[in-house]
Order: sequence, then structure tokens, then C-alpha cells
Amino acid sequence: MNSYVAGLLNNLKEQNPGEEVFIQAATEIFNSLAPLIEREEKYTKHRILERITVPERSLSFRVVYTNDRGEPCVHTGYRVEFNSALGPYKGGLRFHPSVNMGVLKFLGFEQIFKNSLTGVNIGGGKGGANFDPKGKSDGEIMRFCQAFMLELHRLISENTDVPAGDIGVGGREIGYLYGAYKKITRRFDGALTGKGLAWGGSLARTQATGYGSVYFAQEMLAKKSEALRGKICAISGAGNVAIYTVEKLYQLEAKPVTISDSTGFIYDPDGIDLALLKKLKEELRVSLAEYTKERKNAKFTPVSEYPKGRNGVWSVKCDAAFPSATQNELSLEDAKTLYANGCRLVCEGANMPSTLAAIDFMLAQKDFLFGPAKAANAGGVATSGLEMMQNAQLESWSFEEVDGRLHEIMRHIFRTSYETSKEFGDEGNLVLGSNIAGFRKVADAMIDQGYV
Ligand code: NDP
Ligand code: 2IT
Repeated sequence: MNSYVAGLLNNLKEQNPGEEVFIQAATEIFNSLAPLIEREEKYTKHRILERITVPERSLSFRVVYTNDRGEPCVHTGYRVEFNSALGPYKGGLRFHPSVNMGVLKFLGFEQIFKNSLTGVNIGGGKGGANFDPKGKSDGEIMRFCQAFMLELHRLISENTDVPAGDIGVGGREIGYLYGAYKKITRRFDGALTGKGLAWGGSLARTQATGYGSVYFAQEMLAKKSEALRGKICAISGAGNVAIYTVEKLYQLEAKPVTISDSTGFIYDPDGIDLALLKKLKEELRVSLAEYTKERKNAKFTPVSEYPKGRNGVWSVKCDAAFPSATQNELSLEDAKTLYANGCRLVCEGANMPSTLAAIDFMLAQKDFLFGPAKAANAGGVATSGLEMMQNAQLESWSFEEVDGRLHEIMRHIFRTSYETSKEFGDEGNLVLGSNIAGFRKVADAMIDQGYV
């Protein structure tokens, strides 16, 4: 990193105290951008790095709902509108107790470059609340979503800011949020994506992030004339991304053998039972510990038994790994363990699942393929973009149409990232390639649009 970029990063740390994950996301980008910034003087002249690291707008607000015992419960809601150079702010809502402004700034910042890579005209944003949907009744979830929308509706609409799901926000929550949006604003428009199929949702949006991540892995392997067929795969997470990663892996005749949640991980040597996984997580919403009741060969390891500082799921022997739960769930030690056990591909379904040290290690192994989150998990938001297109035209495309477009977008993201890595002299470094390709488009748009 040159001294100008290093100085900017130091300044960013001072200006954003306590926001470690935001600084981590910025560090990764700044590392990648250094050669571009040296080559192209215009980005320094127009102070793009200084501008792009400050959200255009961010809001936090009180959310109060009444629980089933009639008591008021108080939470903080947020929306970070990070960058609109390429289109309306676009990005998910996360409901999780760990949510704070720093977490949403990291996610919103990443979203800018991811969305740019999709080729769809969407800017970057993220929102959510420090609310834990776990253990809450449907009524409590509904009242929380309504209270949240009572503030959020001021910011969103089909062409200003378009939220969607993320951790803790799936089809059920989007339904309650949309109902409240419509009631408050009297508008039936595409202000949210991930909607139900009968009321403006898109086929294949539910599957898109997981499917897209596997399509991306396919592209990485194809470059080496390899395929997923027959490969043993370890997956973390047991939510939307993980479930549809498992589904697509089966379609391509790979063998997924692990899944995980906040209570522990499952190793199923016979291959993950997809129908059981869907039942436990999409219908019953229970811990993965329940999985072994129906699958006697499977083993559940609780989080309390993980080695210190490690994620147990990465100790399972595999050929390919798909981290699909949350940030910083794959450490340097985890990466070394995966590699030592023969794993040669990591494809990031989650946002920033690997630590900076883990990424450095994986990039340094010449026989290893690393698919970075911004590129590999962009299929979800890209398909949200396709949902927005359908809404704007009052159309519904077939599953095959949407899935086909998603597949082509993932191929395009791989090609762009790969070609850009080559252009900058580090062929196959997709972290470098995707960060530079994503950034360049946004930065050039910001220059075109003047100092705003
Ligand atoms: P879900 O809420 O559907 O699932 C999240 C899964 O990860 C759950 O199994 C959850 O466990 C587990 N998990 C969450 N936080 C933790 C934690 N701190 N420690 C251990 N396990 C955890 O979310 P998604 O599948 O939608 O999101 C997963 C990841 O993918 C996130 O990083 C998200 O930002 C990213 N992503 C999502 C997209 C989407 O379209 N949904 C698009 C692109 C990226 P439990 O079941 O116990 O709660
Ligand atoms: O991180 C992500 O890209 C998402 N959670 C999906 C965002 C979206 O707008 O579909």
C-alpha cells in the first residue's frame, strides 16, 4: 500500500472509532486499489477514496413494539445509504442482536462494489436492527416489522432506496414489512425485493445467492478444466444462502457434508439431507441439534466444543468450502486447516466471512481458488435487480428466464474480475480483480456527477 493510501486508512480509523469490521472492509479494498490509484491520477485528484468511504446519508431510529406479554420492547433501527452513483441505494436488512452502525457500514460499503459488479444500475446501502427474531412469535415479528417500517418508509421507494433480506430477514419479514409500507404510504411499488410471488416477487430470488455462489465456483474450476461433480463440500450456515448452496451443489453432483448454525455444526457423511434441512430451518426454525434425531449417521458438534478461536465446521475434510453464515467465521487457522486437509477452493457466500489474514494465506497458495464475497455472493442482489426490472415493467418472468440471467451475470462477474486481475499483473487474484473492477465503475460515475 503506498503512503497516500496508508495515510487515508489511518485517517479512516481515527474518524470511525470502534468500527472494526468497517475498517476491515476498507482495508481490504484499499489494499486492492493501491495499484489503480498509482496508475490513474484522476481518483486522487477528485478525492474519490475520501468521498466513497463516507455514507451519503445514514439514519438510526428508535423502534418500539409490544411483545406477547404486553410489554414495550425497545430497539435501534438503521439504514445506511452509502452510495447512489450507479442507481438507487440497494441492499438488505439484517435483524440480529450484533447489529450496530459499524456492522451496517461494513455491509453497506461492500454492497457498493458488489452491486457495481452485477452490471445492474444499483447503488449501495444496508440496514437493519439489533433485534433478535429467534424465539419470537409470528405476532411479535409482525409488530416489530411494522414498528420498524413506521420510520423506514420515509427513506424508501422503488427509485430511491430498495431494501431486501439478509440475516434474520427472509420471506416472512419482507411480507410484514411490505404490508406496513403499503399501509403507511398507499403505494404498491417495488420498494422492497424478495417479495412473495403473488405480490411482485421474482421467481428464483430465494435461490439466487446460493445458486449464484455455486455458479461462481463452477467458473473458477472451469478455468482449471475442473468441475464440482464428485467434490466433497463443506458449507457453513443453515439459512437462505447455505440451503440453496446445498441444493445447487446436489444438482451438479457434488456432495455437501456439513452445515452450521449459531448452536453448532452437522457433519453428515452420507450427504446433507436437504429436505430435512429445509424443514428444520425454513419451517420449524429450530437448532441443527435436531438434525441427528432423523439422521443417525450424522454428528452434531456444539459450539462449546470448537477449538478456541476456530470454527469447528472447517475441520471437516473437504475439497471445497462455502462459508455462508456470517462475517469473520473463517480465520487464518481455519484456512490452514482446510488447506492441510486437502481443500483447494473457498467460495464466499456470506459477506466478509474470511479474516484478512485468512485471505492473505489463501491467495498465497498457488494451487488454491478463492472466490471473494463481493463477486461470489452477488447473485442475490443481482436477482433483486431483476425483480426491480420486472416490477417496473409489471411483468413476471419464468424461473428459467431469471435463473438463466443470474447464471450469465455470475459468468460475467467472474470474467470481469479475472480479466481485471490480469490487467493489474496478478492473474487469478479475484480479490484484486473484483475490487478494482467494482470500484472503477462507481468512481468514474462519481467523477462524471461532480462534487456532491
Ligand atoms: P439467514 O438468517 O437465512 O441464515 C444465517 C445463518 O447463519 C443461520 O444458520 C444462522 O444461525 C447462522 N449465523 C448467523 N449469525 C451467526 C453467528 N454470529 N455465528 C454463527 N452462526 C451464525 O441469513 P442468510 O443466509 O441470508 O445470510 C447468510 C450470509 O450471507 C450473511 O453474511 C449475509 O450477509 C450474506 N448474504 C445474504 C444474501 C441474501 O440474499 N440473503 C445475499 C448476499 C450475502 P441460526 O440458524 O442459529 O440463526
Ligand atoms: O448482502 C446482500 O447482497 C444481500 N443481503 C442481498 C441484498 C439485496 O438487495 O438483494
